[in-house]
Amino acid sequence: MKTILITGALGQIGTALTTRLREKYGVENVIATDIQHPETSSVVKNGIFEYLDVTDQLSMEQMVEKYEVDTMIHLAALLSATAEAKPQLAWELNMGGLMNALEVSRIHELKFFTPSSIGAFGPQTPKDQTPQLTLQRPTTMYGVTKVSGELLCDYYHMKFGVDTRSVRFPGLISYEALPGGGTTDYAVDIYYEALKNQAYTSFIDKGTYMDMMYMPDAVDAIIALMEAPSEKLIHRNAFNVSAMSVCPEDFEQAIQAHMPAFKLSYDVDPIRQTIAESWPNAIDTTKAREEWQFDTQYSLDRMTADMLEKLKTKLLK
Ligand code: AKB
Repeated sequence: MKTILITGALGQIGTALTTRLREKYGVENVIATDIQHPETSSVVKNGIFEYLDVTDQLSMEQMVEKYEVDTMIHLAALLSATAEAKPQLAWELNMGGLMNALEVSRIHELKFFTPSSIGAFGPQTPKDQTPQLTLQRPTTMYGVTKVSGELLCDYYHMKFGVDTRSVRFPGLISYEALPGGGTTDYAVDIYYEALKNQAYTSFIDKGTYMDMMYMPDAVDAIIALMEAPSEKLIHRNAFNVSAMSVCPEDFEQAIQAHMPAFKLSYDVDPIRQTIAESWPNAIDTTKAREEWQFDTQYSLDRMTADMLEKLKTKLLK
């Protein structure tokens, strides 16, 4: 990776990833793009930033030519709950944007990364130790676009030789940018509300297990996968990755270890609860560990200590 173009750079992953890639590969070698451009964002202030609508293939191609890009990290997409509220828009953005990004990568011979998700699984998928290769019949529009995206990336790799790579991300927890529109967002909100109000009302029900990961581990995973030798990758689109399988009560206990007065209550959102119940409890990450040495640093307790410390500083500013 020498010159990297990131789409959706102001999103939850993009904000953390842009900062790390600028540190690692040089500020002048990371082109952050998004459809928004808030002047206050560190992504906009601290390096190259361009407006880019991913449904506009010509502009995307011009951007790649202008900066002589060799790697595309395509993040722009709607998350699960928003996609369920706006399914037509989700198809247009998630699939239209991906198709444009793959076409530009084919024409300009770019290395390519886009995230898939645990949302690519469905209610018939084995719930525990969910294998890398298994039944995927998701019942959400988000899942439909993620499975289609995995297949499309495999197709571009097999048919045109595009070096496509991807992971199935679980819920990602971070303090930089808010996720917005996801089913696993409760796992981020809970830390903000713990610090602001010492209490949180969860829209996901007690005992609902989902995979999660702390953002520094997610960013490490993207870099490790992108730097792995191509011939070592048997699965590509997309690898199961996760750091923990957790439910709301697990977060409650982890936060109470730092803030004994913290209280968790429930007001379950039926739409997001149904989505959560259609996803696995815990996926098997063996193939990622074997093929490109995927690993994580953060357990729930270590993540909680770091989240509370970093968020406290952020909220005081
Ligand atoms: C969501 O909840 O939609 C995302 C995801 C797991 O892909 N965080």
